[in-house]
Amino acid sequence: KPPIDDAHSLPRKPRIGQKTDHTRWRIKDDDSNHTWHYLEDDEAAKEWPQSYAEKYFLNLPLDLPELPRPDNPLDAAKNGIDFFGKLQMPSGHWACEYGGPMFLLAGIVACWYATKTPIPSEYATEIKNYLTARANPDDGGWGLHIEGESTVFGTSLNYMTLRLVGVDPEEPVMVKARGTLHRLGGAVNAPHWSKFWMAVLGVVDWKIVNPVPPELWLLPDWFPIHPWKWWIHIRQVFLPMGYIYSKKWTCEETDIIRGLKEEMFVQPYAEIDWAGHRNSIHPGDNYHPKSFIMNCLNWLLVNVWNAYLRTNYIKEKAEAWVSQLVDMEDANTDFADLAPVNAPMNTIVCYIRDGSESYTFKRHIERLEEFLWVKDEGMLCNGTNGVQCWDTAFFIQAVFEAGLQDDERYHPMLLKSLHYLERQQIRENCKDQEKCYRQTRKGGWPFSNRDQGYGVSDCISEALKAIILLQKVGSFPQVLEDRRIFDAVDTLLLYQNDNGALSSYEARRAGQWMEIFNVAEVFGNIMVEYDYPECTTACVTALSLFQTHWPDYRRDEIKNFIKRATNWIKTNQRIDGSWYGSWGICFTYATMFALESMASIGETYKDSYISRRGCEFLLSKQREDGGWSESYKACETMQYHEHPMGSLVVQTAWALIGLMEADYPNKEPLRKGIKFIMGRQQANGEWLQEAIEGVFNKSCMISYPNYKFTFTIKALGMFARKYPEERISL
Ligand code: LAN
Repeated sequence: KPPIDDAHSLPRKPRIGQKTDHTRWRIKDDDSNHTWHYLEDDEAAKEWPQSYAEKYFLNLPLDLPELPRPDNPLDAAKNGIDFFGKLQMPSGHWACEYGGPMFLLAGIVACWYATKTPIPSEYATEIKNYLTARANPDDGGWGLHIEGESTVFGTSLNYMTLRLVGVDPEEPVMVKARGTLHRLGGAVNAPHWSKFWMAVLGVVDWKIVNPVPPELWLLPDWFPIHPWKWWIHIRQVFLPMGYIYSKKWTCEETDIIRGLKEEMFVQPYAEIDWAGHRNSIHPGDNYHPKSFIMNCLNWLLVNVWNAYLRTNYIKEKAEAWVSQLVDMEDANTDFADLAPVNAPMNTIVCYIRDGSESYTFKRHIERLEEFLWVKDEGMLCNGTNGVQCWDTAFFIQAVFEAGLQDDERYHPMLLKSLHYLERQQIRENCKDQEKCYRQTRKGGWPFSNRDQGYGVSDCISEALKAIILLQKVGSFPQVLEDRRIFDAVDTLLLYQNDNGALSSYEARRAGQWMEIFNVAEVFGNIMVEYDYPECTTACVTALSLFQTHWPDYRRDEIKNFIKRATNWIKTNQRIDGSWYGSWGICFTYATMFALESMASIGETYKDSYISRRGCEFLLSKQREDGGWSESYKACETMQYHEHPMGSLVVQTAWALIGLMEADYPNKEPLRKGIKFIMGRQQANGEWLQEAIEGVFNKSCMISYPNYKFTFTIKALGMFARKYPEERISL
């Protein structure tokens, strides 16, 4: 029987073992809502054998035979497809770990703890294993993301997480992490979001948390800083945060929380001047220092507004409206929510408001499971509820690039993925979309799956391309009638900004000046939507492909859209010929997309100055061994940086795709790059994980493990189609 923690009637402290039996973990794939399950029972485990995908994610032996050694790129691509095809999930998509950020798991665990949700022992064990494996080897702390240096943000949140799942404060991992936390000045130096979670748990006083006034939502819509104009991720986080802040809600105190109060600070707890530390932050955490105006505003909010002016009437009105907007977000996503930051916060709102027995709270708790992922290192929290539509669309396109779509071997796999994407198209707009400030979404595709239900400009584009290829170029049945393709196009056309560029979830609603009100400290460029070359180019290539098959549908609008978008892409090129990427690392990623979009309007190396400069940029970064090697440092510094690991397969594939899209005429550099990719392929067709591939908000890295399959296969396939006779022996 698990021990009972004093202040709670529920069994709180899970047993923590050394490790769980990895052969007992399974993923339930409920049309791509995935949850991991630990099968204690031998019979159950036998009846539900582990799939290749599960074994692969857990790094268990797959016992696959060696494939015939390829002597040309097409055979290498086929070996890659054979391997990756085995990882297709039952519902037809590809899944994977989507880790990297080190501030997400804490929100989920804090939410479980604050709401007295029991934490299963196997979760506790694997969370401990993951965080132990990912503690920085030199100082035992954690950073903003897995490759980052220790910060107060990462260290305070993950220290707390370990304690909440039941790890003893005297364990070596805790002692070392605590040393680092103290060296960085203790938890008073944490950034806003960490202070928020500590306040919810009662580890700090709410006075240390900078204001999150829900009253902002009562401002009239025309008001320049009204939150409806913010980037969706910020507005959906500040929404529930505002509710909880307004209530100053704190969970029941327990021994563990009393312990944290002793352990996380360098000062004696009773002497801490909470209000005085509202703006304390360690320099290493302060990526975006708060503006002077924001600091003044915070001062006024605390000392004037909250102290004298905020009446109960306003408070209640603001809470009621925010609570309604939280409900609308929950209804629009069936409680899946946008991402793992707002999901645990919405859960707490429902817990405070509706109680522990309510449907809203219980449904949230169920859906939080979908953010968790298990791998050989342990249990982590993914950046979203998955990568389903995005990676599936890229893989389909890669098979087409290789011209292998009609190969019988791949037909069932592709058909399944077509049906999958068909089911994931968003079919309805949000109810009362204007009221909850949502953009039209009907016909779009999300990054993850339909339940999450947020269309993204480039996710719509990539899925649309994959479907057009399957239905129009390949010999697959038409499962989406034309009307549904038109719905996607109609929605996509609404995303363009006034300057021709495209953003991510919505068209831009306010200017960059809104960063004056960025209070998160750890991220840059989060307050509004920006123009992204990747998103812009994806829409251009999708609409170009669409027009070749339906030349008459909204012809002039689409032509105009493409013209304005490509003009913007041209102006966004940097002096060295590159484009700066915001979602992948970094110049190589964006330059690949940009060259592809230039090619889609007929501008390639031989006749376009833009395309030629892009190619020259890429060529200037090719290394001796034929590969490319850009590091995440490039995203932070906005300068090209090489990765200390040397050439990397994903970077190499991106650069080669860019060059081949631009129809770069000289075979040799391409051949060298292809040889490098083939040289890194394993005998069973796979490639091994190398450096992290993705990024967001300039400072936070995130893994895209499937890129090492989708883009390598695409590059090999493109080369094979360009030079069908070419042999490359290793
Ligand atoms: C993602 C993942 C996918 C990504 C692409 C489709 C690749 C991109 O081209 C557009 C933006 C998008 C959809 C995107 C936006 C921000 C996300 C959702 C993430 C990087 C994954 C995690 C991140 C989210 C913001 C994490 C939570 C953190 C907060 C600051 C709220």
